[in-house]
Amino acid sequence: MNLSLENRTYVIMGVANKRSIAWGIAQSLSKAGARLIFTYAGERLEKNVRELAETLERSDSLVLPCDITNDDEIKSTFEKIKGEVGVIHGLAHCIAFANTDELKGEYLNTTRDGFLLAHNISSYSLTAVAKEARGLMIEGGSIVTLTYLGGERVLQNYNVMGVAKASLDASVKYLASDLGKDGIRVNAISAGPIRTLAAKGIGDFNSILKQIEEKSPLRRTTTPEEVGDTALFLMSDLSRGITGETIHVDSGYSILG
Ligand code: KAL
Repeated sequence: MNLSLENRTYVIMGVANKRSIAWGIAQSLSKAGARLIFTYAGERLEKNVRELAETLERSDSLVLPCDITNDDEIKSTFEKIKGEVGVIHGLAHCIAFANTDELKGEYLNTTRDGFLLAHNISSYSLTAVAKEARGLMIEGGSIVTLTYLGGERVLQNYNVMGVAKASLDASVKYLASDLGKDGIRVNAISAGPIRTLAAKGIGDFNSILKQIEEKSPLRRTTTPEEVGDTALFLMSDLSRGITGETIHVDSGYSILG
């Protein structure tokens, strides 16, 4: 048993640019020899993802559109993947969204539409893609999603996204229970705050990062590479006994009261 992902194929959903956690995961899996298939949401991001994929050692990456709010599109994306590679060995789900104006002030003001939107994109999408990916993981597999501490406890401004992450965390457990008999593991990585495109425009992000630097056991913020290497472990056979779990990759911040 080792960390090698030679002769294996993984789907990475949610690369936006080179700062994306999904890109950190892609690089770690690629270095371990994996073949990668990227999906992106919206034409705006296609060029970024294609350019990044071209920088990888292997030149056989695929880049496909997939709007995870559309069941037909998810189905056809996985049909395309099946046609191209036949079998996949894992999937990284790195997708979340909530309306910016609901990521400040009181959670109480969340609208029904904003609540449903955040849950649809950030939580249900994992279940929707797991359902289609299952049929391609005929040799067993590993599904990894990204969560955040704000789903476990109240963090200022995280609001509806925290409620959506709590839903995602519960989904990880129920999916792990369903898919275990097929040799498919489902786990989450709870990453510390990282300056990504999704985090851009969030007020006070600097002071959040500063607090992590000052207070976390490791006295530094989390990098996409650290998350990527934990994803590599979760995708590899070294983690074969782990499912339904959340691993915090956050410099130890979550142990603090
Ligand atoms: C407590 C923290 C402070 C910030 C509060 C909320 C952060 C929510 C994350 C969520 C994914 C952000 C958005 O959905 C932003 C969106 O409204 C606008 N941005 C975009 O549309 C960009 C262009 C695209 C790329 O973004 C998305 N999401 O598609 C949480 C911090 C400390 C940690 C973070 C950032 C956690 C997390 O969940 O990302």
